[in-house]
Amino acid sequence: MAKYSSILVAILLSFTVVHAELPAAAPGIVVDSSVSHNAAGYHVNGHAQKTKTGLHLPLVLNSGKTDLYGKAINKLSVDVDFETSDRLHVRIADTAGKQYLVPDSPLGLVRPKTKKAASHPNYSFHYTDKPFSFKVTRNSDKEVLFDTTGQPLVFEDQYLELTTKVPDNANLYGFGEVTGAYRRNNHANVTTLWARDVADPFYQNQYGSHPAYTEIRNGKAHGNLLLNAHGMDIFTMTGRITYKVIGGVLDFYFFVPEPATPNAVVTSYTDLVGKSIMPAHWMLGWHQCRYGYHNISEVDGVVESYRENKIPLETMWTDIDYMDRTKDFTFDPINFPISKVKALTSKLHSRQQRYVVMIDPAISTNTSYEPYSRGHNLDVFMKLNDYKTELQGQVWPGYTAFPDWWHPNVQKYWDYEVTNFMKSIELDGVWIDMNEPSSFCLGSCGTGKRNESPEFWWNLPADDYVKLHAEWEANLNALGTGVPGDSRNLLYPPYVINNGAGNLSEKTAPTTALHYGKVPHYDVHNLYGHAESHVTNKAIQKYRPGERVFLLTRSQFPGTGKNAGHWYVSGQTGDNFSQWNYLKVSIAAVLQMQQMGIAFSGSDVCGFNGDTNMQLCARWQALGSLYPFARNHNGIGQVSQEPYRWPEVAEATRLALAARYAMMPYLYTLFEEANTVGTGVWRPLIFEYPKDDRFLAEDVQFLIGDSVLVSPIVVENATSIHAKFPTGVWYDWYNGKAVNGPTSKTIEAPLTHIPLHVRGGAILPLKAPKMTIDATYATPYELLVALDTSGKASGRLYIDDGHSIEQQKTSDIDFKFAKGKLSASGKFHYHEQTKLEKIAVLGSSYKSVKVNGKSYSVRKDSTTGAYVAQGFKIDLTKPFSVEFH
Ligand code: MIG
Repeated sequence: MAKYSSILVAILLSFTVVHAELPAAAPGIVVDSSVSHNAAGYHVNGHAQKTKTGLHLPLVLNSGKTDLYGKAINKLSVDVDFETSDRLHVRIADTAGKQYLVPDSPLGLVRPKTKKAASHPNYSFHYTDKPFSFKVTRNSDKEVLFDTTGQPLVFEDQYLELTTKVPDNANLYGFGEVTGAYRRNNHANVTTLWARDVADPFYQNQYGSHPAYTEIRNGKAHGNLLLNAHGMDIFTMTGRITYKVIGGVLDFYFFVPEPATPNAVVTSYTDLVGKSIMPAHWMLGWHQCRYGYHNISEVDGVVESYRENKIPLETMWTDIDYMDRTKDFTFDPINFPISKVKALTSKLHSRQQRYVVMIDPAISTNTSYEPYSRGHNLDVFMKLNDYKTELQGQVWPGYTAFPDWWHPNVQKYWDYEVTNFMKSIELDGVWIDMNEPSSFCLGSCGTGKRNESPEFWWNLPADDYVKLHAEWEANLNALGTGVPGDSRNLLYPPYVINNGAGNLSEKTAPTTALHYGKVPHYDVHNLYGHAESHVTNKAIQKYRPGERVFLLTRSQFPGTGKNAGHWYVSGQTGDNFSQWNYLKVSIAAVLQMQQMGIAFSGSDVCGFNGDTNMQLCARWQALGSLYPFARNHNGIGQVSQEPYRWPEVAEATRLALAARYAMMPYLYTLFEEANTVGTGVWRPLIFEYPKDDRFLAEDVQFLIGDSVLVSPIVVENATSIHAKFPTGVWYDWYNGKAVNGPTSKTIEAPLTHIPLHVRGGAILPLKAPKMTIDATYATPYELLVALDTSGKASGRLYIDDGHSIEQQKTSDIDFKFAKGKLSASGKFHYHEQTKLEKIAVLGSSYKSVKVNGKSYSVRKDSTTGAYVAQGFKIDLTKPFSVEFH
């Protein structure tokens, strides 16, 4: 029990205790909201050269400039590539090519190789020579989207600064991962990006880094990405956005689609960084986890309790608790003996359920621990700045080494460890945590003490910790502030970003540690979790070749969505709190991830830190049942919060999961769209209705796809919500009552009820909800036809085998309803066994329906209010039409 309570204290203290920090470097400032007007800037030196893909501009530093926070770089190259009609690439880089560039490989971040400039771009690029500045405009309306005119350009080895003007009230969305409001307006705010293990503070840097935004201006949208992985502060001040970055190059991508819709910006963005993964059917079922299940019988008991309480459970999880002294790839011989774990997995599989556990990146350096010796022999661990000594940090198992995801042997290493481990218990998926990477000591610690169990710092008396920290700091300083052959001060960079942990090396690997090729951690810190997810994804594919991978990562970067889902979103997920405000911001967090191409995301349902309570958990289960990734997760030492712990919560869960499972074909089709088109599974209302200003700051109500409006309760003791409705007719999912938008209306929402409305004009493909996803998929298809005011509707259904990466045969069916006639056309290649056996229509009354020349009567369902036709079996492997009368 001591172990558990100490970890609980860790979680509570890690963000409240004030402790010694490395001192800020002398000229540093913590938050500088001003632009550097004393910067000299650059001018075009000679002629602009037309290239095959656009334009090349040589720049030279203006005279009269003094270094600000690093060494000014004299010669720059601006390369402007008109990559596609909706994507412009502007790279401002040092001509010498010494600055760090986010690599194409091995991270799966594939930069497109443009061969020829787009012939009909939607945008124009403008520049001035002296001083150099540039603008990006949209051709259709001449709107200036990005404009550095009159703003300083600073390009130093450890400091880049660039400012664009934006309208005073620019509506900005993005700059994740951040906990807070969805709209990231000009609140004199700073977004700091430096991956950090911290329990979801509002508006501070945390696990992931996405230097990208979408702006909505007068109903039109465009987007921007700064593809740079260094630590940075992004200031969103009235009238401008200022980037202050501590390395690399200014690698900007502009997304200017036509029509200029927000969804099209997400498509354009994910065309570059990669589309969200395609989940297997089962991954969309309900997941249960907690930190602090004491033993395998307790885990088994949870599985059984779900069954007894008739609540669907698709996937059971175990946190680090299963490990032998928290070492990866091991099992606690007393509490989680491998034979019993294996027995549980077998039982789960026999019931069409699954099992997922956590693997941390840090590897115990204990001398008898084989995964360490194998890694050591392959030389795959991060090094100190001598490029010889392994970096030794401290994580759960004590002293640890950190795999270097850039090392050429690392894939081989990880493949072996991960696949053997998964095989040993027939594991279905992996959750990777602590990959910012998180470390509990500063720098390298515990030299010569590999088998000892160091105390966690939060358990030490404050005075002892201060002393210990000073020791760590002295040892780190003694190694020097940089790495050989590199003049940068990596330990104390002159410009100090607003890292909530203080010095960049606090609670993570030191910035002077080296990766393969002598790349300092300073340059790749924000890519560590992304890289791990890439390597882990490939390893899992070797375990079950051809099967879609279940992988959740905590830290992420642009493009991680194609490797992994994400459960930690801003303020919502990961280490959120069992508090009402965290329930609320979980929505913004999920929406933010959708926009960044990580559709499979969701937060810890009912809250992680602190005790939840019946009412909060009931509301959270209802909302969380609809998260793209839906999992109840709890911290160690907190009151149990599985939904069956309270009758009301159980009921709220059954009702909301019934809606989710019924909508499974619709949800799966949305995931296919996220995987091909890039659009979010959850969408902010403003993304679908960009001209409706009521939705600019809306981040409680949202849409699932474009057809289901969710109006959740996120306020304590509230039993109704004053909901806004977009234009058109909206039908209550439960009773079919119509609301005519645009309007606002108070919707009653008793404790176990989450308001859902279906858009008039939509056709939703449905199934009958069962206890597992497989059982749900085995039921016949149904269509819910929700008519718009002109009596029309349309919808789409995507079908494949639901688990293979490569699909031989898929179906892509378009449903249309008009004048009483429902028709299905499209591609019908998948040998779908289940039939369409029910059609429900909302918005018009009918008496009968003709299917294949035969008439069936239509009845009004007194609960749902729909006109329901049944009794037939329509084959979904070919086009068909039916007529309602
Ligand atoms: O801080 O593995 O965010 O979900 O339960 C503790 C234990 C480390 C942090 C994750 C949390 C997980 C916990 N981990």
